[in-house]
Amino acid sequence: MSEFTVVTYDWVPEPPRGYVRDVRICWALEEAGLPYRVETTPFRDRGPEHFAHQPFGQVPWLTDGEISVFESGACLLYLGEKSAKLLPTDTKARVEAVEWLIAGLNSMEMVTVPWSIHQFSNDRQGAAWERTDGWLTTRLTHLEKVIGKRDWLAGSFSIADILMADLLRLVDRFDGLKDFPTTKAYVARATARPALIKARDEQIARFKAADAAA
Ligand SMILES: N[C@@H](CCC(=O)N[C@@H](CS)C(=O)NCC(=O)O)C(=O)O
Repeated sequence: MSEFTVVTYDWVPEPPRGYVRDVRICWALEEAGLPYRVETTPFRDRGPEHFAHQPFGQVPWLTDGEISVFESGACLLYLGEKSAKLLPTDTKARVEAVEWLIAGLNSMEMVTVPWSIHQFSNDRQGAAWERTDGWLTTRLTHLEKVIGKRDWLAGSFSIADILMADLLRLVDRFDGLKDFPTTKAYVARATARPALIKARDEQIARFKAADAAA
């Protein structure tokens, strides 16, 4: 039996709590019923051991025995190989799930991250904000049509939905889905899943415990 370990920071400031990307990995492990533990690495003092696993000094990474995987998308694909609950075995559905996972990472998150940085910084004026907000609106307008035709991106729930719903729930946090009711309902459907609730609440509890220990 594999011994999965998800590595995240030992502490983060309040604003990103509940949204640090280890949630994606823990959510997938919970969905699949695969046993795992969470370990931490210092947030403030990122040493060579950290960079040996994650070359940008970020989190998360996932280990499975001798194997170490960084990038949340790569971790999800790795886990997809371990469970049909995460990645369908049928070729057509599998390709669709991989397409949507990469669309989430490469076509959506490249917009949602700068948009969220504007939100976190309370910087919602000027040309840069207008451009980023318009860019997100365009992407969401297209996504809204796709999501209107299906419950989950690849037919059944998969790692594509974990990735997409996770990045969209950050947009939803700042009310960025208010003009996109179908997408908003999709995020609500995904985030009502017990596996996400457990992964997110445990992350928040871990960081809170680190406050108390400091
Ligand atoms: N593309 C990476 C992004 C990882 C990432 O941005 N991690 C954040 C936490 S959610 C982080 O480590 N931020 C601190 C930093 O970038 O220094 C992935 O999906 O794993």
